[in-house]
Amino acid sequence: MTQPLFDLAGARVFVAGDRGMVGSAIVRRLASEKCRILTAERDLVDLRRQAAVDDWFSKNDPDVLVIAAAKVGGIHANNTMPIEFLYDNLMIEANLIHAAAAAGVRKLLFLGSSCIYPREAPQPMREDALLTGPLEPTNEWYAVAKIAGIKLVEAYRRQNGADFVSVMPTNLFGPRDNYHSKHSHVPAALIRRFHEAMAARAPHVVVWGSGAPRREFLYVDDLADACIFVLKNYSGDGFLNIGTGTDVTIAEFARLVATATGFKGEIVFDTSRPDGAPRKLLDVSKLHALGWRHKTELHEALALTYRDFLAGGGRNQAE
Ligand code: GFB
Repeated sequence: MTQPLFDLAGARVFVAGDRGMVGSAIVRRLASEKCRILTAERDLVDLRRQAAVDDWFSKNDPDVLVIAAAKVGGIHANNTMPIEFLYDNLMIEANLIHAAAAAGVRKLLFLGSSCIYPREAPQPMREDALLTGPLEPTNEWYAVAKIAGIKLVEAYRRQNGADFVSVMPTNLFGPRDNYHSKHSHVPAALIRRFHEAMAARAPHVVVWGSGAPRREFLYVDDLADACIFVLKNYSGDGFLNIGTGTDVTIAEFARLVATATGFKGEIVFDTSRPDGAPRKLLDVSKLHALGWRHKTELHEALALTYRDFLAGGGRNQAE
């Protein structure tokens, strides 16, 4: 095996956001590395406060920082909580990146999102499509915050020569997803809705929007694996997309969820709900060229996630 660019062995790795779906997947994946995993108790360290973050860094002295902490949510949450999506995310990322630089962190990985790209970006979306056109309005607050995070990482690289990198994951789902009835993303929303329809023997399930938008979905454990791969093997100036390179329509996705949950009734589309971006497919050729590919196909990932849901592994399953 070739030597990685960055050796995680013996490193003190701070995973910010370890209680979320992404952060917990990264912690699971790091368990097979010979590193020490550090986390910050959510109730004790408010990542929106620079002083609290600085204090945590001075006490814990991490070598590596993975920024998986963020205010996240689906299309409805994004559309209705612009303050949290902009303010919380700006503060969390700025405080963490700034503290990491001041504390001499040797490697930093910042996680963005595919919604940073212009609404009408050519598909599949290459990394160089950033800032080439207007954003999708339903999530521009989140996108602006994430773009600021990417730029701050770039700024520390350029001005200080820091080994800080960013990745842009596509739409994610998996264990510990948020099943909140209003705030969830489409995978968790539909898993819960189809499951409840089965339990109630309902004749149909309502899916938001027209069913026509196309989305690319990645299993969160594959995302975590990609993040560790990037930490160890990438130190370039540009950020990297992380996805599968294939997408489905929301109608097709709903049918896959119906299959995973065993629902055999009708699927009805509520076109009074927003569709959001017409398509969000990432160009993953840079990551493929480096040697990483996803392992879990969509139907398999849905079956695994549904199993986690049935076992009560999801967050806010009753809210
Ligand atoms: O997952 P989602 O909320 O996020 O919605 P986005 C994806 C698509 O699924 C949209 C449709 O076309 C929705 O209209 N959809 C159908 C549903 N039924 C449902 C449902 O019950 N709940 C939800 N939530 N959607 C988000 C951004 O955009 O993507 C975030 O708002 C983030 O900022 C995330 O970037 C990855 O893909 O539209």
